[in-house]
Amino acid sequence: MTIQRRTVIAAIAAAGLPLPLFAQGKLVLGFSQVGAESEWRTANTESIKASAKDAGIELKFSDAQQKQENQIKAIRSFIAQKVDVIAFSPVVESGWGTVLREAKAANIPVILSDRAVNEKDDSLWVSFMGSDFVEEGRKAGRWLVEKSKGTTGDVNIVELQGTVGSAPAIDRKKGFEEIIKADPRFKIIRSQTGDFTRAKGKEVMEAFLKAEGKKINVLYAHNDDMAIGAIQAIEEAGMKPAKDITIISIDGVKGAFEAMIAGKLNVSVECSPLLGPQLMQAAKDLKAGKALPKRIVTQEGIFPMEVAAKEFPSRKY
Ligand code: GZL
Repeated sequence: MTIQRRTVIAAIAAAGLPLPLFAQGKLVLGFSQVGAESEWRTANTESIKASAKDAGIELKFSDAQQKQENQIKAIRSFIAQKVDVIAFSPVVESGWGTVLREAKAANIPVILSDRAVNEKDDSLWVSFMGSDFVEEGRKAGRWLVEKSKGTTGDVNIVELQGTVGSAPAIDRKKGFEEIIKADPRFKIIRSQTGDFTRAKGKEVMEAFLKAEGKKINVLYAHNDDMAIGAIQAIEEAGMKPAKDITIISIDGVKGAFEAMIAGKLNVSVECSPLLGPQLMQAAKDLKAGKALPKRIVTQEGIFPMEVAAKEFPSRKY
């Protein structure tokens, strides 16, 4: 412990005030999680909880059930408890300025995990660690362009977007459109949110099929859970997923590999949820007074169905 900290602790103790949590030795991390909406989120939560345990960090974990007001309440509670570090995965990009300024005023550093916020003042967080969602969208678009080489005629695409206003939904759409706009054959004929869940993905795909039916050539889903829900809808409509309708999704969770091995999903762009170890190391570095990079990007690949069976045994989520 640094001399300054010892001096502060002695002064607080002499004043008969309760010691801050860091003075009791154990690093305390407050984490506000989006919810439990998808396989990806479950794996992300497991990674964070297991890594905190391995690192000897006291984790105060809150599940917001995909509601921003619950995340804001949790962050305020962490501030009141004087945790050492706050981390959270913002369910949507906007509306965080006030509570982040409260954390800053309380001298509690904030790490953004998985998703970013669109606040202009980037002094409100020390680091953002997670995937490049725009690049994930580009990878999906490049795969489709490559697959369409040598074909003619329109490629009619329906899109299942993630949670409205969330960084992955905004950026995955942006990256995909950036690639396909080069060829007017690629047309997004329907686009609607499935909120990253299987149930909503199935419901919206049913509506797409009712409206457009056999006109649909491609489904681009912003996550595997919505794609898996849509696969059920496609089969119930008497069509063959991955054959009658090419299906592209993102995350690379176990359910996606199982669907690819069953020949029902064409490709999944990897988005790793295994952020726990990096997050715990960052919290420890902060407590040790080390500076963190402002942006830590997760390195990821892409898995077409042709490699799914070979890759599946080594998948960690
Ligand atoms: C991406 C993450 C997204 C996943 C979804 O990093 O925020 O949220 O792609 C999850 O499966 O619900």
